[in-house]
Amino acid sequence: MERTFIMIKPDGVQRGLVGDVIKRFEQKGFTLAGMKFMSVSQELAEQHYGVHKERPFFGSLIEFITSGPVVAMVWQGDGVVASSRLLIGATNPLTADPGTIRGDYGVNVGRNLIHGSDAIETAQTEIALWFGDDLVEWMPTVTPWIYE
Ligand code: IDP
Ligand code: MG
Repeated sequence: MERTFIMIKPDGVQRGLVGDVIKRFEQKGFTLAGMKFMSVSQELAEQHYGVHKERPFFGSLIEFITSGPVVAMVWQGDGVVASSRLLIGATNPLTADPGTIRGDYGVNVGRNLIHGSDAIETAQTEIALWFGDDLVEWMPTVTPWIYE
């Protein structure tokens, strides 16, 4: 089944939004496959955001992601990669739709609360980087009530 990497960034943790974010993914019907509350090293941050290395905001992005603990998660379900991006909303919270996580809670692009993998391949790379094989294989008993 499809999986994606989701991270509640330091601003989401500091603002007490961890429960709300997890609740949205749970209520949608996705399944948690891994979760850890952790500090992010400089090296991990730079690897995770390597694609943005040449962007002007790279330095402040790395400083931000390493500034406090994050909640790293793997969520699983049909179409979870693209669907998570819809739940999360546009990169800039000011233009993210109301009802999305960024649209409901954010104002600033440098404080946009949450990361979600942008494609299936990226998700696989990010899950390997953050979790390796340390994932939980399980099937919620409610599954037949979510999938026909
Ligand atoms: P995404 O998180 O929606 O996939 P990306 O374009 O991949 O957005 O950018 C990664 C992260 O870099 C964003 O979530 C945001 O935290 C930060 N970022 C992107 N663009 C800007 C910007 O113009 N200024 C400051 N930070 C930015
Ligand atoms: Mg991205």
